Amino acid sequence: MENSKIFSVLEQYKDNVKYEIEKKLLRIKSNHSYAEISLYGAQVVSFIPNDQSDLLWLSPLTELNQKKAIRGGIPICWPWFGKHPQNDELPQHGFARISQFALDTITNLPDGNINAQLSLVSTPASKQLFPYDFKLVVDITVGQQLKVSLTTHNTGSEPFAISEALHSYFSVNDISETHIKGLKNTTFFDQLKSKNMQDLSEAIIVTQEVDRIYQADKQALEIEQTSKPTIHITQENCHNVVVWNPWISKAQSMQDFPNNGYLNMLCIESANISPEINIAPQATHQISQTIFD
Ligand code: TA6
Repeated sequence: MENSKIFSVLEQYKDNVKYEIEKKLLRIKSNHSYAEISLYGAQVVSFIPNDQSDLLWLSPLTELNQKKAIRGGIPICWPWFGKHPQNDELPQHGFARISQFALDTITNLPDGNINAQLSLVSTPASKQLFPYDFKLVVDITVGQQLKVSLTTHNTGSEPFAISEALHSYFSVNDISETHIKGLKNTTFFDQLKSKNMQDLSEAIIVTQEVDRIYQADKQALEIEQTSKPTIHITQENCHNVVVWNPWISKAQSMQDFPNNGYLNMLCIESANISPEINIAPQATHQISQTIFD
């Protein structure tokens, strides 16, 4: 989407929405918070409630140059999560997070919230990766809370299946003093041990690499820390929650991730991974994640 179109959408909001061309970054100031959204990947990369620190973690080594997936914020994993089920040559976590989205609308909502709507539609190039007609809409509302909705429209005549995640990176002061609550008595698939397990703990405390896909229709999760307000996470229409921290060696293996970054971040992802989501021709499917402290 050329910059002139983006500026025409922004024209009437020049007071509280700025656009940084080089980084393709929207800077949004609502009455209650500040957020940054990359049009590349339709990815929120910062959410700062007034008088608070950023609730999201963004790697200091990631570059907003549209050359590779941004490490941090809320990457959108779509139309598959993780490795492609049949062809692991295809991009990890799908292609939405490495695609240029169009900015459709910016809207001032009641009580000073601001909504941005971005979209991605199928092209001959996308059909090389995912042979279907679709429109993917990312709806982001910035206010006292941050709400990200992901809507898949099947605009073709063939049914298709997807897996998906709002792969949110949260900022924590110290991972060793961070308790994840809301998943007690929930089964999970441990990606590292490749087996199903049951979580009986009141809270998850990360003391090693953690990569778990919970079977959880839990609507409310909490990231409790001793020295920061609790971060609350709710999700809609997701039957999985992913908890990930790379810990030491995985952190060292990622170019765009600081070696000690694992101490200050935690991924809590609202997802549909297993089972996949089947979407009939002309049907629509939506998930969302809401974050607040
Ligand atoms: O959500 C957890 C996970 O699937 C981990 O296995 C790890 O690969 C992480 O996503 C990050 O993936 P990325 O492709 O962004 O490096």
